[in-house]
Amino acid sequence: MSDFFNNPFMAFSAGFGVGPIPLGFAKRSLYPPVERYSDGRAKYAPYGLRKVEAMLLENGFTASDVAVAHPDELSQFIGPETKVVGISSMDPTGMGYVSKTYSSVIGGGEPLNALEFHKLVSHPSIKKFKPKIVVGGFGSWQLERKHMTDKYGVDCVLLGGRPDPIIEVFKKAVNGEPLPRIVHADESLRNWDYETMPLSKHAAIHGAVEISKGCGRNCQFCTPTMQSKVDMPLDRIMREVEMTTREGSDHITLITEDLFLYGSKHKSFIPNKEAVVNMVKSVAEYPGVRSVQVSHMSLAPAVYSPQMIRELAEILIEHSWYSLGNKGIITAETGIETGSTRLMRKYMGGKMLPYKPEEWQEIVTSAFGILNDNDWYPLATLIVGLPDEKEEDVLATLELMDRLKGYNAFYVPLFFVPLENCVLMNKKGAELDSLSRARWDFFIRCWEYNIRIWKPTFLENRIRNPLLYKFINNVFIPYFATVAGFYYGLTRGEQLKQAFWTLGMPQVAVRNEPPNAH
Ligand code: B12
Ligand code: SF4
Repeated sequence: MSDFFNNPFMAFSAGFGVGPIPLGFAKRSLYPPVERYSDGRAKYAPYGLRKVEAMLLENGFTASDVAVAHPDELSQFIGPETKVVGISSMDPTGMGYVSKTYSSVIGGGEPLNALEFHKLVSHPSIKKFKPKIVVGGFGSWQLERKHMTDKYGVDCVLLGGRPDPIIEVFKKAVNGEPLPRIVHADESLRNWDYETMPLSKHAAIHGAVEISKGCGRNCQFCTPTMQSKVDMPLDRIMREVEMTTREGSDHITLITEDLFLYGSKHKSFIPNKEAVVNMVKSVAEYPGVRSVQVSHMSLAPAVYSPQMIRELAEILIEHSWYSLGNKGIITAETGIETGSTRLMRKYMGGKMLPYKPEEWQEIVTSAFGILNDNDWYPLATLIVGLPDEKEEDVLATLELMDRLKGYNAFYVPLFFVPLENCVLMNKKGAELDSLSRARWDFFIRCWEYNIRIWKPTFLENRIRNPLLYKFINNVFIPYFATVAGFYYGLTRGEQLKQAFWTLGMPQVAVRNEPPNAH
């Protein structure tokens, strides 16, 4: 429950193992607690938790019954009268993509997310007063999958986010009735009315405001696709933006699976430019909004409507949150996943609509060109180890990476994780020891690009003295990488040693000039 120094992307560091670093130090330097009001309540909280708070406040509970607090403040809020503690987590046991991938590659033990979750459910006030514990959020399924529900003393695992079942669980807990161990609060119900979802009453971390839910492109490894897409009406979005700015946040994060499809009702996923631009303009121009960040986007709409990208960029660049060099940039997460036409067709044939699977490499490169031309630098995830992935598929992804060499982006290679409720949930996840030579090459290629593009800015923002900069870049990092390479070579194998040695060497700092082909 942190804003990660106001950096949503830093939140992924919670998927890393802590290694020899003391947990308290990691917390201070990576995830300090959110601000709090004088009575100890959290000023900003995860968006999902804010929704649960609003559900309760609109259904029989009052502001004196419900408090949203940071785990550090629990002793102030849990006492003999406390009936139930609700916890929200995207990754309670470290089975998310980032956690699975990087805690097994880098080591260092359990991911921070898992360590902090364990600490939270073991809090002395919980042990002493024994309130009912309900865990929800997108990662709650992990507790059951890892058989941790009982071990952690969790009374009820809630899957999904529909209000009625959530309110019922809290009412039961307050009335002292037994809680079902698992509650399905599925949002994919065909006749569920999104209007029953209340507006948040208080601000979320990073000013999160949901603009759409679900996706519908049906990638088989993904869970939001299980929900049919719903767009929030603009007036609801603006009411949450208004509340968020009133509560002191000048940042707004637009929560969506795909910004570019806001307002689109088209079966082939053709964007509705007017609706998207109008929505983003309304949010960005709202008094008190200084910066706007978008959570996710897809690539095909950028190719379909470069004009939409241009118009959005004109607005968003004035409200940018990130920079490269000294220049503001726009960014959002997107999925490349693979360069293999075969795997695209097999597992994610809807991802590139209205285009065809065999056009995927072309779509990715064209979209990157159009985006880069408009100061838009994607954070792109790629998946290693999809079920039935063959060497030729990995080589196709490497070929795509070669084609992307000239563009600015941040690449996050991830292991395939069979998430609960996705079509591939019963398939085997990828593991470190299943990485072939080609898969390692691909992993290293992604990080080579990242270091080449982003290291100078990362260091320049932190080190002002040019001599110190040279020392860190040319001596300290290579030295550190050499030692780490020896360590990982001995403990985890030759491939990782080579990876550290390759990535640690000073590289020519290149900031790609986006090609002007578009
Ligand atoms: C925004 C976002 C982020 C942001 C959050 C920043 C911010 N300020 O909000 C950032 C970038 C930090 C992030 C990080 C991660 N994320 Co994320 N993220 C999302 C995203 C796009 C939206 C989340 C959201 O706010 N949704 C809207 C709210 C209303 O929904 P909700 O949180 O699910 O809450 C509802 C229910 O879950 C439930 N609920 C929630 N909390 C509680 C608590 C209780 C007690 C109860 C009863 C119910 C309940 O009720 C709510 C109302 O309906 C989702 C995808 C999506 N569209 O949901 C992915 C998603 C949740 N993230 C995901 C993952 C895996 C992660 C990471 C764990 C990455 C990793 N390690 O692998 C990290 C974890 C970071 C951390 N430190 O813990 C996955 C989860 C997959 C899964 N099925 O397990 C998702 C689904 C993305 C995906 N496509 O796969 N994420
Ligand atoms: S496009 Fe993204 S959000 Fe939509 S189904 Fe595919 S992976 Fe999931």
